Amino acid sequence: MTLRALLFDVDGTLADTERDGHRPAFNQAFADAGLDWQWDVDLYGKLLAVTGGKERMKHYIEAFRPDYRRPDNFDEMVAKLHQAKTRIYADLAARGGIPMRPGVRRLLEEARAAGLRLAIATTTTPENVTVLLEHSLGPGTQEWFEVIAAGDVVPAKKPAPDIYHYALEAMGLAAADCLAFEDSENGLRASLGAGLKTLVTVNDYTLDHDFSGAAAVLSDLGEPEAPARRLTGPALPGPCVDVAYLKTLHRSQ
Ligand code: XBP
Ligand code: MG
Repeated sequence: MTLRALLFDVDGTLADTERDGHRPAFNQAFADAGLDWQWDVDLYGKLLAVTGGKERMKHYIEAFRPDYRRPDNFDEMVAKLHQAKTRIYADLAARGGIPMRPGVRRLLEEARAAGLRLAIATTTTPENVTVLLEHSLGPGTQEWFEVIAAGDVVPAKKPAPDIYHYALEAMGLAAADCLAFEDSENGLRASLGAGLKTLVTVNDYTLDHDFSGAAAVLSDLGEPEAPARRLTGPALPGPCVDVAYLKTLHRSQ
């Protein structure tokens, strides 16, 4: 089976967006609305168990704020807070404040040169993806991805496999033609649920997650002068993940 396409998660995989991007944007939106909800770095790590910003806010109230009395229009209020948070996050990303992770640009360029097709499969809001790509990967780079599957286009977010099914269907490809890139247990459950071989690159929030079933688990994709570390999976050919390595993972059992 030939490797034809790469499907990328965004948050935690393309860039470390959560701790210093989404989290402060949520906190700013809460403060602007006069709410005493504040998510510190540790609490946010716990809240990441639930994907999707609106879903995460509801989970926070349910699990951590038994004192909070929900107004009748709670769903509407959460939706408004989330719109405000998205504006704040997009402003931050538009200032180029969220860099791509090591090796991401290098591997994307190599993959394009090798004729691999590219797509995004994420639970975050679509405008967050396009702003991040335009300002951190570079102008016009959203065109590198033939499908950007994001947010509420599917009813069930990761760990459900729906967003991957959606992206595969839009590309007219089978899971067996592709390799997925994820950083979290919820993301891996989603990609494996769609039948995709998956390369995991970890970050501080996901180091301790259960990555059983991943084709490989690495620190990051690596740069020539900043080698990637392998946690599980086939040995790397050198300091970095390259297309030849992706083909090895795609062939693996
Ligand atoms: C990302 C998410 C998102 C972001 C926030 O998960 O769960 O909810 O944290 O973005 P994954 P929104 O990397 O598995 O896709 O507020 O736009 O949902
Ligand atoms: Mg992720």
